[in-house]
Amino acid sequence: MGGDPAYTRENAGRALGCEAAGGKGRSSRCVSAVETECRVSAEEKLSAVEGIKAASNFLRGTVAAELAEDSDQFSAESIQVLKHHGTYQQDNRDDRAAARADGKAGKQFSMMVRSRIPGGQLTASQLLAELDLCERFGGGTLRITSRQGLQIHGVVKARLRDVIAQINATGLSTLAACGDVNRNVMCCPAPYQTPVHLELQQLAQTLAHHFAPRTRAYREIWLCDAAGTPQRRVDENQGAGDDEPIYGRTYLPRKFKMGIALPHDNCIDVYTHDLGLLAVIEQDRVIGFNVLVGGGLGVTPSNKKTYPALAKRLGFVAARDVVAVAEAVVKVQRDHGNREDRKLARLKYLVDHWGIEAFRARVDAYCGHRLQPLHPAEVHAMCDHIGWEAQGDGRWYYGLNVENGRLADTPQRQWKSALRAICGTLAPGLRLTAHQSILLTNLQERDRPVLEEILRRHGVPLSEETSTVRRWSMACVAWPTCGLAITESERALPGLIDQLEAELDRWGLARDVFTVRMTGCPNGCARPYNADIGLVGKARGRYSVYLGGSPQGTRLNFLFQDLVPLEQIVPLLSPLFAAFRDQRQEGESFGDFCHRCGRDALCALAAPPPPPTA
Ligand code: SRM
Ligand code: SF4
Repeated sequence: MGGDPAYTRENAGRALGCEAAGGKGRSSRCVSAVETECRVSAEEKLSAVEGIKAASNFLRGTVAAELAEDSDQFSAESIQVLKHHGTYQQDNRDDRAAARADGKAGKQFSMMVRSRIPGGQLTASQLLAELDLCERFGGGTLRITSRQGLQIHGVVKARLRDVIAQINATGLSTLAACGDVNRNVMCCPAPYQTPVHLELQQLAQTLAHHFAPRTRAYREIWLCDAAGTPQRRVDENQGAGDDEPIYGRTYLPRKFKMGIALPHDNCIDVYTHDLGLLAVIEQDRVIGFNVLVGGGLGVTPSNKKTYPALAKRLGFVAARDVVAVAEAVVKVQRDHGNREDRKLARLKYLVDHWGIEAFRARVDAYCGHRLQPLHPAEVHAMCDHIGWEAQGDGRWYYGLNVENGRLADTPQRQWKSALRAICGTLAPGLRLTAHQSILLTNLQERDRPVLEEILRRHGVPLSEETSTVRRWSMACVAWPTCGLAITESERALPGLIDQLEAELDRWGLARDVFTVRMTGCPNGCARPYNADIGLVGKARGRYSVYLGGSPQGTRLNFLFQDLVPLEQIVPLLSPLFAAFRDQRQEGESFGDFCHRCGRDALCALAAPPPPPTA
């Protein structure tokens, strides 16, 4: 049972029919989840979530029964199961405070529904459907996420089935958008019509399909009528059966993330993924990938064993073998990842615990052949794909910077209406970026004035009119919907960027490219730990300021100052901008400069001048 304190690896093994725990054994070398469950000491306690997954019968649990109940919330077990279906139970924390102020107790629950969109590739009709759904059943806004997905917040339980069913009816899915499985596969979204870009986008779809859970539970719960007849279009992988050949019945120890990047364009932050695939290109063809493992940014300050990590370089795989190697990496994590302590369950801890050589040996064994030595290809640039760009087939795309990914209609800016008008008039293709923005693709030269007129009419700033610092900034959702938020983020960053714009202008740095990323807690959802400037919510209204990352995403930053009040962040940085302007070396970004100087020198620069001596 979920949360049962008596749930151990021993009885997990028994439930799975394993010899060491009283079941039937197998003679082959240990590569299955079942066998590994049995090898581990019976005394070890699995986390409560492991019990919930095991008892859920392939992610069914009691979700269907609870959906039929006249209650506004799910049980604790179902909340965990539902994550694998792409939905989180939340409450609006602004409303909580307002209710308390009115002397009322309790929370008003609603669901966040996340769509998994491999490579960020969707159609105009899919976006329009999500916009309709957020208005009819959600809080009225749609959120582009930092992993090229879409989120609708504020869906009440009674409407959850409608929303998930209708998302599926458009051909999108929420299955595995969250939970202990492979999440949305990220890939450079640029719609260049080159063999390389087309091949990488195709690989994102292949990986997403290959690692999608096979359970029939998703189809039964959301897409079928009472007689079990599908009422909606069903992806052929959803509901293929209850055998989970890749995951096993307890799925992975923790969330798992994959991303595909190019050496000259690391727009998806490949080093922050559990499994990163860096394309190796020769003569305009992808010959294979450098495989990177063990990236992950979440950190829990109270647990000193946790830390953000960039992925380590594992080896090279030829393009034809990449899915097999990805599967081997996932299975190594499945069988050897930490299932006792969820804080230490991401792949990065396993890679660091074993060391990269031992990890590689294990992947080789699971794969049945050896990874080749790394190719020298390495990330050396990144592009945010914002503005007008030729696609290479006579058509154009326009990268529209969406501030923090929030598509809302306000009196000043009507993002949703503008996108509705663009989709209705120009029927573009769409791609979501890893910077929470959107690319409008397949446009003709003649569409340009039409598009720009629509944006202006709706008060939406053209990308060319957006400052460099705003364009390269990103914030996570945080308040009011994220239950883990300590500080504001999405609602705080725009004001901070206003101040930064003025300050950078003052120092003549307005055109310099560097990343500013804010999160409302240390979990790292806007990837702050490899940004030039990372701002991480630490206590109410106060942020840890990190400096020294790189725009290419290849270096972790360092803690510069802790617990800085929001209003003091720009004054703190101002002397550093002045020093950067005067002392920077050729080609150095602000992050490079901070990295070269180091924390002590920067502290000396930032310190107020000593008081005059008498
Ligand atoms: Fe995240 C948990 C939002 C990308 C690391 N993340 C959450 C939850 C679900 C809070 C919760 O567990 O209750 C947030 C929901 C807030 C809300 O109201 O919507 C949340 N994460 C997001 C999104 C929407 C941020 C955004 O503003 O775009 C991103 C959704 C991406 C998607 O479409 O799948 C999002 N989260 C990330 C990233 C960035 C990335 O993957 O590129 C990270 C850092 C990379 C990583 O995974 O290490 C990230 N989220 C976390 C963590 C820390 C995980 C860890 O290893 O410790 C948590 C907390 C957890 O899992 O326990 C978390
Ligand atoms: Fe919530 Fe923290 Fe993620 Fe921001 S970083 S969305 S506050 S979990």
